[in-house]
Amino acid sequence: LDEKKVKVVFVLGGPGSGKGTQCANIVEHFGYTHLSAGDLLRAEIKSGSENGTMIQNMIKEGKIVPSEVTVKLLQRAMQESNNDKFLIDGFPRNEENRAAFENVTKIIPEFVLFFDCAEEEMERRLLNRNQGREDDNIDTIRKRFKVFVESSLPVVEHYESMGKVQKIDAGKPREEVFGAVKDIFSPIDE
Ligand code: UP5
Ligand code: MG
Repeated sequence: LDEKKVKVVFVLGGPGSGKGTQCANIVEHFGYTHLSAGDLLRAEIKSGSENGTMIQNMIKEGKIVPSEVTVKLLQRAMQESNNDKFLIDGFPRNEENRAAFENVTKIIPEFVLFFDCAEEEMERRLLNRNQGREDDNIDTIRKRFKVFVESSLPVVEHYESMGKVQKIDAGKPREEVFGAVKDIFSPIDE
């Protein structure tokens, strides 16, 4: 993986803010490869890996899986892809994740796309999703919100202080949110 050629955009935002939904739109219009850290972890559980039970328990509690697991999965997915433009969705979730990714991969993100959404709206979306996710119940959702505020928002603030955050009002309807996303990606689409 040539860290000088690889372009990474971190896509961050609370649980249910619409990261996955908008990443699918970005892939379609701008040719990025979408890597959802949560999806990679859920696939790891399904594959019956030795870490599967640990990962499952952490997701059920809304806790953040240690970076050595997540960074390895992300690195492998990047290496296996033929692309050099990646949306990394839902990662880094805390300072430990952030530091480990930079140290291991030497990749510095181009910018951070931050989906800003009210908790009441995110809660409504998650309770309506009905895709059988083990963490889409009110108890786990509350834990996810708490971890997001305490551990993940500081990562956004870190990048904010470097002038690297593109903030989107994610409480609007899908099409409007994508309109704002397009305004960010269109100028850098070479
Ligand atoms: N929806 C989307 N946009 C909408 C809009 N504008 N208006 C109305 N509805 C909208 O959307 C959620 C739902 O809302 C969907 O039904 C959608 O149709 C609708 P989605 O696009 O799925 O939102 P997203 O932000 O992706 O929500 P998700 O639940 O995936 O976010 P989380 O950050 O909670 O989940 P993730 O999969 O990233 O992580 C899950 C867990 O894995 C974490 O809690 C943690 O335990 C673990 N994890 C780690 O430990 N480390 C990692 O690095 C990553 C995850
Ligand atoms: Mg998601």
